[in-house]
Amino acid sequence: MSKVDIKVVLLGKEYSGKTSLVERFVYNQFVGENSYQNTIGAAFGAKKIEIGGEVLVLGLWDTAGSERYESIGRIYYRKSHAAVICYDLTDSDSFERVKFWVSELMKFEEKCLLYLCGTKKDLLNQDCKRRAMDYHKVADYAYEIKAQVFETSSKTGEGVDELFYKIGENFLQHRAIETDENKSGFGVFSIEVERKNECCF
Ligand SMILES: Nc1nc2c(ncn2[C@@H]2O[C@H](COP(=O)(O)OP(=O)(O)OP(=O)(O)O)[C@@H](O)[C@H]2O)c(=O)[nH]1
Ligand SMILES: [Mg+2]
Repeated sequence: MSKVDIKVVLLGKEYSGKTSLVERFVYNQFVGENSYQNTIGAAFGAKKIEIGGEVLVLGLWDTAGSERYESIGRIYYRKSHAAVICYDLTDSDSFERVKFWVSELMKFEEKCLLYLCGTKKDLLNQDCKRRAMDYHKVADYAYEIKAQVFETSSKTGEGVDELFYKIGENFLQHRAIETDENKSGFGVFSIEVERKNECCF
C-alpha cells in the first residue's frame, strides 16, 4: 500500500465500537458482540478509496478507549486530518467522553476536522427505546463545534462507507481551498456543516 494521504484518528470511550468500525470499513467484517477484545495502545488499518477518479489512502489509527491509555490517544491525534469521535448510541455516558476529546482537539489540533459517530445503530433498529442520545441534541452540539454527525452500525455496515467517503471528500475540498489560498495568499478553510433532518426515535 502506498503512503497515507489522509490521517484519521478514532477516539472515544472504551467499548464504543472504534475497532469494529475500522474492521467493517477495511475488511468488511464484523467479528461479533461476544468476542470483545479491548484495544491495547492503538492499532492501525488502511484502505484505498476512489473519489472523483482520484485514489486516496486513508490511514486509520484506532486508539484504545480505556482512560489508562489517554496519553496514547494524544500521540495519535497529532497532525490528523480528521478525528472520528465515537459514542455508543445506547450509552449516554459515552457521549461525555466525546466532549472531552472535542475540547482536546479544539485546543491542540485546530485544523483537524471533527466527525461525531454514533455507533451500534442496529441495536436501535431492533428496539428504538434503547436510544440514549437524541439525534437532534447531538446535531445541535455538532453544529456549535463545526463537526459532522454520522450514525453507523458495524454489524450491518449502515452508514460506515458514507462516513469515510465524506472524510475523503472533505479532504479534497480542503486541499483545493489550500491550493487556492497559496495562489491568492490568504483565506481560511472551513467545512460547511449541514444540519441534516434525520429521523430520531
Ligand atoms: N450490535 C453491535 N455491536 C457492536 C457494534 N460495534 C461494536 N459492537 C460491539 O461492541 C463491543 C465493543 O466494540 P469495539 O469495537 O471492540 O470497541 P472499542 O471502542 O474498540 O473498544 P476499546 O478498544 O476498548 O476502546 C464489541 O462487543 C462489539 O462487537 C455495532 O455496530 N453493533
Ligand atoms: Mg478497540
